Order: sequence, then C-alpha cells, then structure tokens
Amino acid sequence: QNDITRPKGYTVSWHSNPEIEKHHFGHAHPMKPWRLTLAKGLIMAYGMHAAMDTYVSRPATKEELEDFHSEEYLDYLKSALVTVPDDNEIKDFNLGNTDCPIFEGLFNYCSMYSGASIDAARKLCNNESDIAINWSGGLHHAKKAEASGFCYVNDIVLAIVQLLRKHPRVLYIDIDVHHGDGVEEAFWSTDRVLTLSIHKYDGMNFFPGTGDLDRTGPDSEENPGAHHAINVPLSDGIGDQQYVWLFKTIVGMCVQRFQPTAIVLQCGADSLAGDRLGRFNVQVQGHGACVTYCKSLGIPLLLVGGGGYTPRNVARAWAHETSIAIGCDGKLNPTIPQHTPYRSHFRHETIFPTLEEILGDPRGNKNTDKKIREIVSSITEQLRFVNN
Ligand code: TV1
Ligand code: CA
Ligand code: ZN
Repeated sequence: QNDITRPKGYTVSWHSNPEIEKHHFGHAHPMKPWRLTLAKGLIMAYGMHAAMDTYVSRPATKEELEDFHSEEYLDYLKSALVTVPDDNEIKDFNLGNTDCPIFEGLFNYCSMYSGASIDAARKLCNNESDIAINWSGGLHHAKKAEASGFCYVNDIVLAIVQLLRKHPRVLYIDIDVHHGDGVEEAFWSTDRVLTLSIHKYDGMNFFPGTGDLDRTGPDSEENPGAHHAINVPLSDGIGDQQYVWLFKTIVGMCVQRFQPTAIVLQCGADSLAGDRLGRFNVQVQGHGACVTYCKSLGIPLLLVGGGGYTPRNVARAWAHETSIAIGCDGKLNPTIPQHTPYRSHFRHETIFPTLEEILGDPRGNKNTDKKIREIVSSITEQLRFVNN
C-alpha cells in the first residue's frame, strides 16, 4: 500500500478546476480535456493529493489576460459564437478552423486554465510553494492576437509575466513534441527569459514549421533578446537514452550560464511513445527524468501540461511527474510507469492496451549520436553570448 506524506522541507501546490475537464473541442478533435480527469483519477487513487496544497483555481481576470493578449482578440474570443469548422474560410484571429474550433464555453475554458497558471506562478513568487503544478495549462502556441494549434490563450506567457515581477531571470523549458513558438515569440526581445524548446522539426512538414537550430533570437546584436532562444530540432523515434542525455546536458549548460531564479517546465506528453500526433519514442520514465532533473536544481519550479493525445499515456506521465514533485516516485505500489491502469479510471477506453501498445510501436530512430553531439556543440557556442 501507499503511505503518502507531505515532502519534508519544501511545498508542492496543485492548481486545477474540474470545470476545465468538461469542455469538448468537438468530435474527433485530438485535444481532449477529459485526459485531465484521467490524470486526476490516478493522482487521487494513489493518495498523492494528501502531500500537496491543493487549490481550486479561478478564472483569470480581463486585466490579467491583457498582460499578453490584445483587448480586441479577447473581446472576440469572449463573444465568438459556435460555428461549424471550415478550413477554407479565413477567419479573424485564426479562430473557428479545425485546429482551433469555437466550442461551447470556450472563453470560460481559456480563463480557467490561465487562472490556474497565474495562481501557480504567484504561489512561487510568495514563497508559499516551491513546486507549483497546473496540468491543464501549457498552451504554448497562442499569440498576442491569434489562436494557433489548439491554443487560444497563452497561460505560460501570463505565468512568466507574473514570475518576472519578482524574478530577474526565468528559464522556460518545453518538452512538448511541438515547437514552443508562442512563448519564444513573446519573449523574443528580452534577456530576462531564456526559452528552450526540444521538438520534432521537419520544415513545414511538422507543425508549426519553426524551431530550427539557427533560430536563436533577434538578429541585431543590440537587441537584448539576441541568443536567448534555444531550439533543439529532432527527428522521429528518439528514445529515452538520447533524449534524457540531451535534456540534462543542455539544461545544465543553460542553468550554469543564465543562472535562472525560476524555471517553467512545459511537460507536453505528446513527446511520449505511442502518441497519436507525436513521433518520438520517449517513455514515461524518460519524460519524468526531465522533471527529476529540474527539481534537483533547487530553483522554484512551475510545471504545466501541454499536448498529449493518447489520454491513458498522458495520465500515466502526469501522475508519475506529480509523484516526482512530491518525492514519492519509485515508492508507489503499483509503480506508475510499469503498471497497466486499472479499469475504473479508464472506462472511457473501449480497447484495453497491451504492454506493447503502451510502450508504442517501435518507431525507427532517425537521430544519430553524431547529430545529437552537433546540436550540443552548436548550443555550447550560442551560450557563450549568454551571461549573467
Ligand atoms: C479536428 C479533428 C482537428 C481531427 C487536428 C494534427 C484535428 C489535427 C484532427 C492536427 C488532427 C495538427 C496543423 C494544418 C496547420 C494544421 C497543446 C493548416 C490527426 C500544444 C497542435 C498541432 C499541437 C496542430 C498543440 C496541427 C500542442 N496536427 N486531427 N492538427 N495547417 N495543425 O498541422 O503543441 O500539442 O490530426
Ligand atoms: Ca517543445
Ligand atoms: Zn504538442
């Protein structure tokens, strides 16, 4: 049995609101907010909530949302009527297409997940929390006045804006399989935020089509943001060994050069093996090792969710990462990465997975060790220009 107690010497806060999970993007849309219900089911079945300060988050206010988004965009988002998605029509603010449909309660959904990230950031600022968690956040593609890739409001940007009130330097790390373009763009011209995204890159063949290795910040050396964007473009099929080595090596170098006073880790679970949209072969263990490494740095840490399109794998990853945050990983019975989730929490699934299905059909690894080393040397060169 599990006897889960509060971690000694530090505090973990969990920010969520059951309202968020009830929204639907529409039939066949890969983004399923009910994956959060699955994750919460596992976290609570293990008794992990007893080890955290749990907060029911509130919707972000208009003023808070305007810290990043334009008033016109927010007004439109609030008043947008449910429409039939139509890709051929060019819509205002990139809203109402197949990726970003207008659905029932859309504005409520956006303000709720954003409120949770803002609350989480404030807890870190007040020193009331050392690791703050919002699995409903992490929607990294949203722009100032534009929805993009299932993201409407950029809760990460809003949370970082809160952190910057107290923290001189914030390191943003993004392990979602997609490029964290919205966050990168928002802090493109500042040297107070170092953005690092690891993602699949294949030119315009993989969304959003940006994030090549040479995308390092504004071209002008006079611009303070120069060199403060780091991109790690990868090919299909990368596994735990290469991924975790890359993560620790690059994050280690970034922390040494940049000396962040707070870290935001976007834990998009679409980088896991077997994801419906992703192409990587990272396991729950490898994904979790990234969280373990960030925690070990002893810097205030904000964990947010993101992508993740095979719901049972998303739930297993975020439950496992919650256990890492509170320090009970490896002590759970059954251990999350190995066990097949039990029926009651997976009643939405019609087909029960075999172990092979959970681990993902072995995708051929297209990433050579040589290429991985080249990425590290290029970023080593880039970081010579970053100092604090
Ligand atoms: C409705 C129904 C929408 C089925 C979208 C996959 C669907 C996709 C769907 C889909 C899908 C994308 C593009 C093409 C841009 C478009 C949360 C016009 C089976 C953070 C967002 C990916 C990832 C967007 C978000 C991408 C995140 N892929 N079926 N749409 N062009 N959009 O390629 O980073 O995880 O796929
Ligand atoms: Ca990424
Ligand atoms: Zn993604």
